[in-house]
Amino acid sequence: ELSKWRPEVVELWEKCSVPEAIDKETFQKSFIRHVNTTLARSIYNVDNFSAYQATAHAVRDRLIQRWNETQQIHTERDQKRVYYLSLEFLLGRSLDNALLNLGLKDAFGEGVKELGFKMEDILGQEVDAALGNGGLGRLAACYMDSLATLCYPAWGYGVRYTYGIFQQKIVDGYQDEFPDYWLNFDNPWELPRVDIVVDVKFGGHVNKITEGDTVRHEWVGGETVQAVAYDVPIPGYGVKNCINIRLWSSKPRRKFDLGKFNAGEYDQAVQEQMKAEFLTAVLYPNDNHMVGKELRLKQQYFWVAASLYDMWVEVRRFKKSQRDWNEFPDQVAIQLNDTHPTLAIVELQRILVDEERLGWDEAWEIVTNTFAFTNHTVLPEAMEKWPVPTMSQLLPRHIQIIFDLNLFFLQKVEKFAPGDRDFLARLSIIEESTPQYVRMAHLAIVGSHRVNGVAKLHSKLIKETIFKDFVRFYGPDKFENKTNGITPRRWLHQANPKLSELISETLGHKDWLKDLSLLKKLEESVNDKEFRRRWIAVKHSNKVRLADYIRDVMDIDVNPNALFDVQVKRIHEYKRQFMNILGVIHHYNNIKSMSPEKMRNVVPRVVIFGGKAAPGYYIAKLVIKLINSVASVVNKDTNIQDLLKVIFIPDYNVSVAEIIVPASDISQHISTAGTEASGTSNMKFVLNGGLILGTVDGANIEIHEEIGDDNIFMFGHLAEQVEDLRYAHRYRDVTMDPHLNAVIKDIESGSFGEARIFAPLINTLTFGKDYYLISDDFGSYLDAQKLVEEAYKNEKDWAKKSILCTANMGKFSSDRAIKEYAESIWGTVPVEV
Ligand code: GPQ
Repeated sequence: ELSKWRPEVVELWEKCSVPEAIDKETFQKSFIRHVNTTLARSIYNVDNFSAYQATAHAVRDRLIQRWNETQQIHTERDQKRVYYLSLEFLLGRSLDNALLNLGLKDAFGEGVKELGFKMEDILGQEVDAALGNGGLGRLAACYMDSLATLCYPAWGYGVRYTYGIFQQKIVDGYQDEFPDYWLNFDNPWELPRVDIVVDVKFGGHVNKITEGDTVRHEWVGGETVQAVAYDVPIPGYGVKNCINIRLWSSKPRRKFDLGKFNAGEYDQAVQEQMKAEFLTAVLYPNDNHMVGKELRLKQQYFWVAASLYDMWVEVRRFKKSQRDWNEFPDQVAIQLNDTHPTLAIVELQRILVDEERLGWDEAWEIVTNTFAFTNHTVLPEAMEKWPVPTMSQLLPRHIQIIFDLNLFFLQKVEKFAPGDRDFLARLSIIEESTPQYVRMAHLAIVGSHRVNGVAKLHSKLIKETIFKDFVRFYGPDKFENKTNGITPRRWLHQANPKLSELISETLGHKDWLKDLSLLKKLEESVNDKEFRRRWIAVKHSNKVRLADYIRDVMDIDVNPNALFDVQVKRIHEYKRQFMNILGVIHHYNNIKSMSPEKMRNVVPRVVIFGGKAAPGYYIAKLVIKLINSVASVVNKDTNIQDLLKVIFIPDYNVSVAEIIVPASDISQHISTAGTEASGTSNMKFVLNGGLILGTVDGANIEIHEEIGDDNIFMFGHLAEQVEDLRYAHRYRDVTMDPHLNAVIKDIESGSFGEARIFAPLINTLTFGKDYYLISDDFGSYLDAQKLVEEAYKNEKDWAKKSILCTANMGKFSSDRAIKEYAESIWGTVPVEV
């Protein structure tokens, strides 16, 4: 009998499977086996990159085991699952993270050393998985780490872009973009699932079929693209759980319509097929900005349709066990990361009504109980809306459903506020312009049972501004706050191993990595001189590491004893890198005017910038040019000694952030009040003992609450003042801050290269009515910078502040955030392997 289930066969399988416990020797065997077989190399031609691949494959083997076991147990237990739908997962590198989470770092480090390699060199070979733009995508990655670590039965769904966020090069001070072809070599961190293929349809038309007194709709015709699954295992820290991110890649259908092409048009037939692959080729490089490209809408539907179908396979399983459809929301919670996956709401309604033949209302009840929606911005230019004609072409049945949903919704609104046409128009899912538009945020709110913002202020603002009318209609309880968080595993333990070690030694445990509130106990050591000395030494060595990096990539020497003043994030007007560089010019001119005597009181400073501008964002790109122009003047000015250096680090990404974050003394989070929904890098810097200089915005406010007045530098106008200030700029004569005016005059005089280059940028302050209120905040910004400088002169007090920062960051762990989501939105419980 050839059965796999005979006991002796099962036993054989178990005996031959990869051993769970892995020590140094087992690793080394596995490493060499992968060098010899997977890579077809030998001791004679194994370089650092091959060593990286072999190590990665040895780790991958273990990940797959855990992945399998986790999926099996989660299926058996049949608990409610969470699906996190995100168009972006900004994972960065995986090897170091996996080694640390699996507890293999030491054994593998020893192992490779004996084989003639340095773990550090091996880790440096990996390219980032950069399938995201910035904060939103990195948040999704941190959340996956916490979901795995806390053992929730959860999956992420995303898109496997062939090209991640572009690579940035600086040429003559300007940003140039280069394609990020990250899959050039094999990617050991994904499992291709060639057997998991979903057909996704576009176009065609809808047939209305009347059967007795019921009407149903059938979506037919159109073109089909195939979605192929690639699974990315995400290991939890210190647990066996390993969850999954399923990324979809588009492929042409294997069989194409032979009749369509005659023999002479073979090359055209191939081209048609290639078009299908193009669907998931590129990540759109915009952050906090909507660009209405049709291909982007296609990506969204493609991903959402494949993901829902895939969940469906699971659901069908429980349908067989005679469960009622109404139980669907007890089995499945779907979190929408921004409005990008909003079509999932419509797709589920379509499946339930058209395919499962449920009644409209019954279906809608299921849909709304399944979905919850996270909003990440209040900026008007970021709000997603799609032209109705485009959607009708691509998704003829979905547009009908949207109009029906809107009709029923507005009927309720009309009952709530009879005769109030304006209220109706403001709430409508359809914007009544020419052409009409579908407002995705409105659709997401109407189709979800919970809506959340990402920091206290932001959640308050969405209720008072963009979603005000919805709060009136639904009542306030539908709207919640879930303050963002970051994973302490990557952002402290991995990025800052020396600080992690010092903390663990001081606390006498590593439990803080799973319960970040335990850091609080570090407060007790703040007056311990020896502890402070070690704390300072760690910061210093991280600054040396960054200085080395800057020398390597830019060939510039910076002094690690200087104050490291950092602003790294996407380049955006609302984030005000422009204000920062204007402040640098002010500071530079100030130093230049000093006597040598006075110069001795100036704290040497290295001002570090980093970040990408969207390729079509002209003003943001000019800000990069200005920073580099100022840098080239300042850095070679010998008159100011070594008191100021300006550095623009090219190609800022997750792995570069891991070097920068631990090295900062002060970092800047200086958005116009009310514009930065949360910010998450602010949390990373403070967790690593870096102080922050910030406006009263986003999560800065809650960080301030936690760490106290003495350990943060806050400045600037408040969110509630912004409207009046803008009004004043628009309709009154507002005189520019005198210091700012002097700086602008300096740029216009050509001190930093041809002045005309920067005219459009300067015009944002004048003709542009200073929409981001740089003039209004400039004075208090300079004052705050002065306070930073004075405080930094006192090394002992600064060290105390730094320690207290880290000690009080417990709240900002993504574990806390995920528990809040699980408890108040998803209703899911952990299932530990
Ligand atoms: N965020 Cl809408 C992005 O990174 N990209 C976007 O397109 C939108 C928001 C950010 C937001 O600007 C930050 O304040 C948040 O901390 C972050 O999302 C995560 O919530």
